[in-house]
Order: sequence, then structure tokens, then C-alpha cells
Amino acid sequence: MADEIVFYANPMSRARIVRWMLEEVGEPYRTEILDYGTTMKAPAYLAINPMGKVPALKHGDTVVTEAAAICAYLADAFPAKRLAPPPGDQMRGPYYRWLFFAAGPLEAATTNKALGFIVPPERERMAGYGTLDHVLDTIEGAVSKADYLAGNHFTAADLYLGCQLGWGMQFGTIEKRPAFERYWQRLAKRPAWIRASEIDEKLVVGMKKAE
Ligand SMILES: N[C@@H](CCC(=O)N[C@@H](CS)C(=O)NCC(=O)O)C(=O)O
Repeated sequence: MADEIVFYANPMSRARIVRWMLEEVGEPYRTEILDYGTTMKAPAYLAINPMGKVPALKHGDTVVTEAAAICAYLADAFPAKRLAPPPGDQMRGPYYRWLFFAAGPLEAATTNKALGFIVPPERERMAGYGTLDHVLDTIEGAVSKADYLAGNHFTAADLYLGCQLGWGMQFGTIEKRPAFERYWQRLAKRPAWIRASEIDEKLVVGMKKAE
């Protein structure tokens, strides 16, 4: 029997990234919804993620936290879905590069922008992302030259970086550049994204009704 996949989530969180990934993978999974401040900080869940944050994933006895790590893990655990270039493939390099670039520099730069934190120009060298503009110019170069970040088809790197771009543009932390919009519109047509969004939207409606 296949190992059970348990998805720890809240529909109003970065867990939506992982829901999308799980829908791309297409294996059965069980969702445990955690509430901010209560079940998310309870000992049972802190044993899964001591940060008390979602998302997290349990696959058999393996626990993974961090949305980008979960996406990478699932892509490797289910290689037949071709969501990551296999080890040894030349595209594995760009795949790692963009996944880590989105989880590190892009995430930090957009969070700091949302919080109103500006790196003093003389300290840009020590900030891993330098400036948000530089990060965005770099991504714009990548998404303008090809449809996907790592080879000629969609991978978990597109899924993860795409979510950051899509939400960044929606929430105003990332400017709407035409290349970003074209890239995100291409990704947002994927049936797995549409399915995942519908599931999470329904959960949000249910939570609001229960309030
Ligand atoms: N670096 C983590 C961030 C996870 C995170 O910050 N999740 C937020 C929701 S988007 C959360 O669970 N916050 C609850 C809290 O900190 O109490 C990841 O990428 O998975």
C-alpha cells in the first residue's frame, strides 16, 4: 500500500502553493486544516513543525516543512509526473536555481517591501537580494526568454516562483510587468491550479460561515 500523504494547511496561507503541487502530482492526500493561533501552535502540530506555521507535509514517516522544500520533495517522490528535471539532467541546475531564488531572495525582498523595510543603499551588498528591482529584473530576463524556467515544460520551480509572482502582483508587492503577467496567465490556466484554488476557496467560504 502506498504511504499516506497528510497535508497540514490553512486555505488562507502559503499552503495554497502545496495544494497546487499536490493537485499536479495527483496522488490521494488527506488535508488537516489548522487554525491560526490555536491548533497551529498546539503541541501535536509543533511536533510536525516547531515553527507552528503551515504548510507542512507528512509522507509515510517523512515530514517536510517549507513550501519550496515540499514542492521539491513531491516532485522527486513522484518522478513520473515530470515536475522536476531528473538528477543528471542539464536542466536540474536552472531548476534548483529558480526554486531557491524564489524561496530566498524573491520572498525576502517582497516581504521586506510589504513591511516597508528599505535596505540602505550602502548595505545592499550584504542583503542576499540586493534590491527588489534587481531581483525582478533577473526574473523578468528568465521568464521573457522561455515559457518555463527549467527546460521546455512546467516544473515545480515554475509553480513555486509563479505563486510568488502571481500573489505579489495581486497584493501589490510586485509591479505588474507585462512579462510577469504573461507568465502567470500561462501558469494559472493549468487545471491543477484551477482545481486547487476551487478547493481552497470553498474551504475559506466554509470557515467564514462558521465564524
Ligand atoms: N517559510 C515558510 C513560511 C510559512 C508561513 O509563514 N506560513 C504562515 C502563513 S502564510 C503561517 O503559518 N503563519 C502562522 C504563524 O506564524 O503563526 C514556508 O515557505 O512554508
